[in-house]
Amino acid sequence: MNLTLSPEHEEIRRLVRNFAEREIKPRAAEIDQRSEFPRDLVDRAAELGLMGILIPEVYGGAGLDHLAFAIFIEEVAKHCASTAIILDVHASVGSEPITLFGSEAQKRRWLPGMAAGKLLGAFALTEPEAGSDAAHLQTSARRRNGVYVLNGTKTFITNAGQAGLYVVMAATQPGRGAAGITAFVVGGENPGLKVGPPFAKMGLNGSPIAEIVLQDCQVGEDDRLGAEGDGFRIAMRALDTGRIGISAQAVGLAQGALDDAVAYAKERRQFGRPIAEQQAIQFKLADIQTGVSAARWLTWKAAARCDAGQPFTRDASMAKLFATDMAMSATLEALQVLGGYGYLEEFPMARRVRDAKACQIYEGTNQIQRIVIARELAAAG
Ligand code: COS
Repeated sequence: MNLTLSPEHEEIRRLVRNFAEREIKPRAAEIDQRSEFPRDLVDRAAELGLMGILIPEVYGGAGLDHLAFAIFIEEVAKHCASTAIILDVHASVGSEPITLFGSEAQKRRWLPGMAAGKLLGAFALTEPEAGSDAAHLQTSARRRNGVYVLNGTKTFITNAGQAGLYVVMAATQPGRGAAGITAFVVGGENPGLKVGPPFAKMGLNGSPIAEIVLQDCQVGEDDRLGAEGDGFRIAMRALDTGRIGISAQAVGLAQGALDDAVAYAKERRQFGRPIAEQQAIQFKLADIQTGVSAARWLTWKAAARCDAGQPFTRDASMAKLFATDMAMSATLEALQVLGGYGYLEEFPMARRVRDAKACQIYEGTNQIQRIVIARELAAAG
């Protein structure tokens, strides 16, 4: 068992860490305060070749593996979880379904623009009445004269309004549940696709999340991903990678909080010595460090199993469950280390707490992750 990163993974970590420290960190507070979509950072990520991190080289991507993807998202999330989720959704659920399930023509049509950062990806599964129970979505796709006509409303769509394409799940056979769902690629310019205003939310303010309405939205047969009825499996496979990304985002949030808490604890003196020398604080820092390490290993293990072609659904769910619960408690505890300063918006701790909460909810709530893990246990037994 090799527990060290390869030189290539070390290199990607160095590259992203540099980018994040020099260019993302100084922008993070204003992105949050102004609810600003960080177009400049997306463009820079594209220049660095990061927008196509998982896209094969033949389509203009970097063709790197899921471990590299996890490292990338962690390093970005350390400083700005909004930017991390924008890049994560693009790289995982927004583009990987095309890489994995698209026809040669679809790959050639969409992937080079996505790898170049010209087309941002989004993923549209959730609906107002179908969240955790994704198989019961209501959006319909009816085939008429050689085209599909999509009607329905999708909600909580990350990158809504900024995306150049949406991977949309719709029912070609309504009433058949998972078996009746088909996946489509819908271009952002499609006149049948309307984007609602971004939701005002608790955190992740730089990441626009909104409703999209599909009204007589026409797409060609060549915009269908896979066969009719494959859509649910495509969505679930996309979410397996997506959950590795959310785990990495959570690890980054917690690592960033820990780094700041340690630096503060070494500086801050009370009762005649730095608070880092006082057990009440030491115990908090030790617990956060332990949680971060455990979550990172779970995340990397899920990524490594994916890259080795092994089943990794349960691993991705375990990583997502553990890392995001850990990030919630770690960011709160790190805030406590900073005392009153942690509560001020002037410091990044409060933002991290607000951002961490989303990780326990999206790409499958942590209750859904437990269901996935338990079902696999039962299936194996
Ligand atoms: N990879 C590939 N296929 C998968 C899969 C996976 N990870 N998970 C399930 N499938 C397949 C199953 O094998 C099954 O196929 P067959 O009918 O051919 O056997 C099909 O998909 C239906 O699966 P299942 O019966 O498990 O569906 P359920 O309706 O019971 O739903 C859960 C399963 C709850 C796990 C699913 O609905 C889910 O993940 N919900 C959360 C959705 C989510 O994450 N939303 C967030 C959206 S992005 S913010």
